[in-house]
Amino acid sequence: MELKLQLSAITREKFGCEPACCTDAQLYHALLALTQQQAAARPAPAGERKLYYFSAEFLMGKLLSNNLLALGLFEEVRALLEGMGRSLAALEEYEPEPSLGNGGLGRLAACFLDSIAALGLPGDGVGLNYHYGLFRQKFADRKQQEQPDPWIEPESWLLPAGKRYTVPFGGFALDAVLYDIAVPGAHTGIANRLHLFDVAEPADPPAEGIAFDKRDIPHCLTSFLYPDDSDRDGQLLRVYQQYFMVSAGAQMILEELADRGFAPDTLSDHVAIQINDTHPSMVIPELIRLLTTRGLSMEAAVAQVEKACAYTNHTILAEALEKWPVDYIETVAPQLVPIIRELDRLARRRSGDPRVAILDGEDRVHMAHMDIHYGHSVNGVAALHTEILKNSELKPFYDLYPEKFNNKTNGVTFRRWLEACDPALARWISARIGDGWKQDAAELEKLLPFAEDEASLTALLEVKQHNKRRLQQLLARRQGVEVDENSLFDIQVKRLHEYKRQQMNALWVIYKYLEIKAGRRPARPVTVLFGAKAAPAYTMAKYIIHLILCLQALCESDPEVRPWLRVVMVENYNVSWAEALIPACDISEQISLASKEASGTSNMKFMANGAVTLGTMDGANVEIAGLVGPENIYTFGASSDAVIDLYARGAYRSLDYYHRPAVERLVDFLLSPAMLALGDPAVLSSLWNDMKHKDWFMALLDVESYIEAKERALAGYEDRMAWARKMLVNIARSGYFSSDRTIAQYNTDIWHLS
Ligand code: 26V
Repeated sequence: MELKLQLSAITREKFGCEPACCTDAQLYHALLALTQQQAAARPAPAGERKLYYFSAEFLMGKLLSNNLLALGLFEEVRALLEGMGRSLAALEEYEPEPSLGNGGLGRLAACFLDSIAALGLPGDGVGLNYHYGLFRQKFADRKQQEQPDPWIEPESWLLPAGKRYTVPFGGFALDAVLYDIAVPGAHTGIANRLHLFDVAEPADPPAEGIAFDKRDIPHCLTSFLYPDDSDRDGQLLRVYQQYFMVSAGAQMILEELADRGFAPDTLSDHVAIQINDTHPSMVIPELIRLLTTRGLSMEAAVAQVEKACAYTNHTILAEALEKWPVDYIETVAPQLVPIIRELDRLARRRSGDPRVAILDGEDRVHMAHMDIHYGHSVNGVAALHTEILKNSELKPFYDLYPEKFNNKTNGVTFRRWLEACDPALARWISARIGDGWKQDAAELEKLLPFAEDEASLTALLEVKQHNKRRLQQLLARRQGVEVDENSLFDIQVKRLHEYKRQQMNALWVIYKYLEIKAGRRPARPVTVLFGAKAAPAYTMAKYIIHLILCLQALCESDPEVRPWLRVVMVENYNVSWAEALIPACDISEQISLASKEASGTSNMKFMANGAVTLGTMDGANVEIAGLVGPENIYTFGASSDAVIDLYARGAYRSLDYYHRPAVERLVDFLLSPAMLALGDPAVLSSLWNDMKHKDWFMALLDVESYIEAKERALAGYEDRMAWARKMLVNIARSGYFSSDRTIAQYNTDIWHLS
């Protein structure tokens, strides 16, 4: 049936009227129903082996445009709506955005599902159906407040799958009810699924804030992603969540295996499991347990699981490497304890090195160690990160199992992160090299000859200007702030973490503020945009948000500074904000302390949208620099080798750097009368004190070279044609960072799905 007729059949049935008479909200729901029907009609891809991608986070973003694109309906729907004087963007305002993720790790999982389906591979996601997400961020008194972020509505992408599994906890059992979100593949005609498990009787949202009864497992298990784990109850709840996810997921896998007509002892011939960081690691002992109850010997079960499972490491930060006390597992899933002890015993037979044991001297389970021994692949997420894993963080494991280690540099889906979020740029590209890049992002290289074409460069600058205007309007509408579309847009959006060094960017703002006050104005106004959530219990991160919001107020209230320097922190940064910010960006801030950012993925999105990177040689920035060449990126700062050496020798003294005159005045500005008038003195003094005496992530080490590099970037921006050429080279070379390439490599090297 013609699309138009389908839509009107739906609106007549649902609302008793033709599409033209529907409200935007009604039209949104009609398109949701239409898209869902089409996705449901698609078959799952065929294949001998099926992938299950286990992840605590899936940061899917809004799905209407994305799914219309995947179903090949985007253009038709856009034209249909335009004919009615309506827009897809206006309709999408009615779509709630699930906040089922924290940052890059969760968004990567979403990009991967998109690419797995687009490559026609059989692969489903497995996770949890958190009702109130991570949290919704609000600013009050220039501080972050957390609120529940409900997103589940009576009609949504989430559909009951009609399946449930019983998860056996210590002392009680809980049903895991399955919900599915369809994942249609672009250009393929198939659809995979994201499986989200839920409790049967979920709790209502907390009356105020995000605090709730952490002991009420049966109702609150799926309330929030990463509930506060500063006490034992919170930590236990995390383990309950993890076991619930993997036990239900493992039962589902074995059921599907049986439905396909295969015996349990052939698991690894038919199933591949990717463990996304360590949150799903208990899938290993759980599957071993379930296989032994189905008749396999321990030895056979271990062999099957080891051949099926593979582990991805996403960080070298010690505090993020999970180690759970055996006592917690004894409480949550006592049936796993003998299995984990046996796995530890077998691991000790493989190596006598205590550093690679699963259980340590304090009877804690090192989740990553279990993954490495009992998975067949360990991968890092960018070339530098994988080298650091092999040569330092996981060296004893690399010595033991060199064949297991491999790199899979992250990628992002260009369908969402270019085609859908930057239609003006997509048109500019297609007008020059055709549409082939939409199926194969490597074809973007065909843009390179246009680097010498002035008309194309001018048109590219116009695309950027258009996107800046779009963002300007959104900021006015959503946040009531006015920004100057002719200013340079400098953007840092990512989780708030000291290693990512938003505080160093704040020091630059102070530098520029003082310059302007001293009469040295920049060549053109600069707008510094931030977006970041701080983990609720991460005090220093919250302090840095306070610093940024104070600087925002400071610049705003000073008539001498305001025309030249604005700071804007967007409230509740999420995927939708990213889709508006990234296309509008001139300078992409990727300024982590070298060695600490495993990869980064916004760096790739910015690059593809024609922003120029200002960054350290960290994570995938190293690969970006290699692809675009030194004239098309601004790099600065200590190398990862130098940083690793400083940590190893315990040789960094922030005070030495603080005492440099150019640095001291920036840090001391935190306690200036102007700042103390705006901010909380206790918070500002804590920050000042930390920077001066601790500065664990070495912002003061790099701040001078950062300021110097940023000045070079600002000067470079003034040669508009030369800058447009840099933009073009960045876009043309970004194809390597398509998640289609990443997934093809996972498939060839790890999954072998077809
Ligand atoms: C650890 C923990 C520990 C307890 C509190 C909650 C929590 C949440 C997440 C994690 C794991 C963090 C790992 C992570 O997000 N890594 C990011 O992964 C991206 C995708 O590979 C990568 O681009 C980023 O550089 C990396 O920071």
